[in-house]
Amino acid sequence: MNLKSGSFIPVNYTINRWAMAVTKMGSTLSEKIISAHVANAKAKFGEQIGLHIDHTLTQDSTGTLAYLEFQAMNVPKVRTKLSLSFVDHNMLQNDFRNADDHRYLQSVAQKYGVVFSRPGTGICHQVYLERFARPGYTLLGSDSHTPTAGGMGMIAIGAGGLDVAAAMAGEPFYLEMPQILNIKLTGTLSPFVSAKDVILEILHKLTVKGGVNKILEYTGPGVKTLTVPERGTITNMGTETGATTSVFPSDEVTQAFLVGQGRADQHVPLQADADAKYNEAIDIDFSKIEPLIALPHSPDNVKAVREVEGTPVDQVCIGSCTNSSLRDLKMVAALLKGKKISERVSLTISPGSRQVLENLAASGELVDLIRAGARIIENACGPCIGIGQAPPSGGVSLRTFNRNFKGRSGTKDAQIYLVSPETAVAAALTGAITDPRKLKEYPKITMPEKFLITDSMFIFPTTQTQNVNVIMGPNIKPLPTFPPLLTKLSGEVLLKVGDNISTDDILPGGSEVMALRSNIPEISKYTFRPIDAGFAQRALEKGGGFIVGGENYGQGSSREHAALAPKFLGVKAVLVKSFARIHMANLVNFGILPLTFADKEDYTHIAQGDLLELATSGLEKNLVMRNTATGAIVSVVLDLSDLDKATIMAGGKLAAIKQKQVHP
Ligand code: MIC
Ligand code: SF4
Repeated sequence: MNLKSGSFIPVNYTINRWAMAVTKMGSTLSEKIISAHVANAKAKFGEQIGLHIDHTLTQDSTGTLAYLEFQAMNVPKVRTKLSLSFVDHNMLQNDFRNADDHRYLQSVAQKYGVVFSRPGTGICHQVYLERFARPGYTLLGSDSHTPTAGGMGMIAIGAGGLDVAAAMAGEPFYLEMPQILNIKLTGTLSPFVSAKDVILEILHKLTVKGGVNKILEYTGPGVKTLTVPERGTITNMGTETGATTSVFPSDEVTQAFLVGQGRADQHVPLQADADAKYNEAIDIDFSKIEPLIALPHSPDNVKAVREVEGTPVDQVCIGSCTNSSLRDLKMVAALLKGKKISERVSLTISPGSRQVLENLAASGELVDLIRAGARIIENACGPCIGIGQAPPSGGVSLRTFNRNFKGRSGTKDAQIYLVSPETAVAAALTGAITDPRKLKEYPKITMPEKFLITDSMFIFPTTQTQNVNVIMGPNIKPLPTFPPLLTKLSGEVLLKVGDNISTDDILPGGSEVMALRSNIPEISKYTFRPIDAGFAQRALEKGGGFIVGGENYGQGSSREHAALAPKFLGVKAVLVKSFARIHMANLVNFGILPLTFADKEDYTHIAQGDLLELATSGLEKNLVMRNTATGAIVSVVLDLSDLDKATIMAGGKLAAIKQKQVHP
């Protein structure tokens, strides 16, 4: 990759710095990797750090904006060691718009030195883990499940497209140094209990906001009992706790996986020091975990499968970046072999990658899946983000996925449950929620020493880029621009919402809306549609205003559209009890003030339709808001770094970059 001297770390920097870091006693693994990548040597909790990024990844539905933003930065080539562009989310190609997005992504990748993973190669996180993840490296991805790569001993973080674009331009990624929560794993998993049950147990303990501003670092003898893809299931769904990322050590299991992937030379052993100090710790004894299930409509609504046994099931979907590895699908094939699924169930299987599919085909296990009645669908996200396979009205769907927010499946009144592949198979066979232990014989899965490897669907960049034309179809619209921040903000409370509002509530997925990801004026019409269909129209008529919300506002996806579309409609500030990390950063990047209540009780004193006024006063930490409807004064907190303040003042990160207030 193209390295601009002085602007980015030289290729060996990471490992050399890491080698220095490991000699120091008392460090966690997270601290070791982070201190090898930060400009300021000692990263202290709560302080802002600038993390040098080795690899970036984007996917199609966040990637179009990320590359439009990168192009606006006027940087001739990416300055990372490796940048990857995946097409895995929206591949239905109902009309020209989807296909045009793919063609834009392919041409822009070629122009700027990005590896392009063609549609059909697989889901970004699964493919990245197989072919590109490296112990000790940092990864920034424009997808919230980027921490999947933590299963390989990396610090892998999800972010908005604009932050990923800046990382591609060689800029550090700025974040508050998280606390490090140690999860000590002991014991061995019982038959029919797998990695998904482990992370469901953790979600049960932590809830969907218990991980915010934390890194979940795994240690203990239980680690060695898990393969890399199983570790990936756990780090993947750490995202649902709100954690910044999750990380496993890199050990002989990691080495075996890398050898199997033909990448033995990329193995580096990495672990925390024995006397490492953590901010918090929890113990998970594998032998005490039983098959678990997340009930509608939240990933932390966890119960034992046996407690909800007998509920009739209409659909079972196996796949997604959480549970689509070769290990998982081999298990599914072994459990289904020689059996037939229930007549009342539609079973879909979406392999995580072309590599997984090819290995299943070569071993004959694909036949076991087909004969049992599975509908094999494309190696992509598919039903996970509502791209096809919506359940029937009021239907019950068991999915091996990571999110079950209301409506995300495409059917508003569907009941979505999250389960392991083992529990999914039990339901597919019986037609009802069933404890998988009733299937009696737990098959032993052996992973190939060498995987069949398919790299033919990657297009690697060449040096001949001067004649590459970036092709933009008519649905790809220019990025909107916004003026600098005003000294006084006033307007109506356009919407008041409760706790745990997800980005799926703010700007839904599904093929209809996701075809508009490169067209902000059009996509903005869908803002808050699942909650309030009249929102977009009202916001425009009122000339913008405020949003008021509860705890963990903006949980879920990294999609920056959930900030950019409200901004386009005139939203000036969002006032809530607390924010999810990525969404708060996206609000800053698009110049929307992220405010929290100084006293959470004040939430009850503001109603939708009230008129609010706020003097922005140099963006100080403690500000006062006036509710002109009631005359009440509400103290609010604006907890921003100096860099964030400069960004907001300028009217957003792109404007700030253009004004050269912030880099690059
Ligand atoms: C998701 O699982 O919600 C997505 C779709 O992968 C998003 C990204 C997007 O909205 O494009 C995510 O998790 O970041
Ligand atoms: Fe794709 Fe679902 Fe994973 Fe998001 S959570 S990356 S939509 S598979």
